[in-house]
Amino acid sequence: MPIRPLTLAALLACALPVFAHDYKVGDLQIDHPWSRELPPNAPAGAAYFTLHNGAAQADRLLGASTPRAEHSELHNHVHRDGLMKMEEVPSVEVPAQGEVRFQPGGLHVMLFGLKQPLKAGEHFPLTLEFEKAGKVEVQVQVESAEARVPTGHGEHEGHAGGHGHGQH
Ligand SMILES: [Cu+2]
Repeated sequence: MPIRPLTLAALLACALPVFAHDYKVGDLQIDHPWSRELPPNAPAGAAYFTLHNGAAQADRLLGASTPRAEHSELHNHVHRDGLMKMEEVPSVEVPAQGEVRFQPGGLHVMLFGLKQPLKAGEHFPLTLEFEKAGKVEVQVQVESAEARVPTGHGEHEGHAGGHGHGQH
């Protein structure tokens, strides 16, 4: 029996490496999901990526979840009273023909109650849920603390008290 095109496509899909650099769901592209290596006792981590929306209509990221953490929230850093603090946001708009960057010091997916330490070189699954495009599972690559230079102040410093980087 000849191999049908669909079967062949399925075989090829399975042959791809587990970690791919970017992902697609509907008109959305999710570029390079990554997280920073943390000490073994770190209570919470964060995941970052860039969302591109090729559609003529905006979409919204509604939430994220991973089996790696007790629960996940969408967070942003806000400046208030001269301090930088983290705040939960209910959803994040991805503009039509636009992009949104999740990065240190800005938007991130907060991962509370890590079940295993985040070690450089490994990856873990993260499911993102969009209002229009639906759900997609991506693999988050854990990178060493030196791998990336933060693009501003606001290294992720844990959650308790939301301490900021005030000027003294
Ligand atoms: Cu946070």
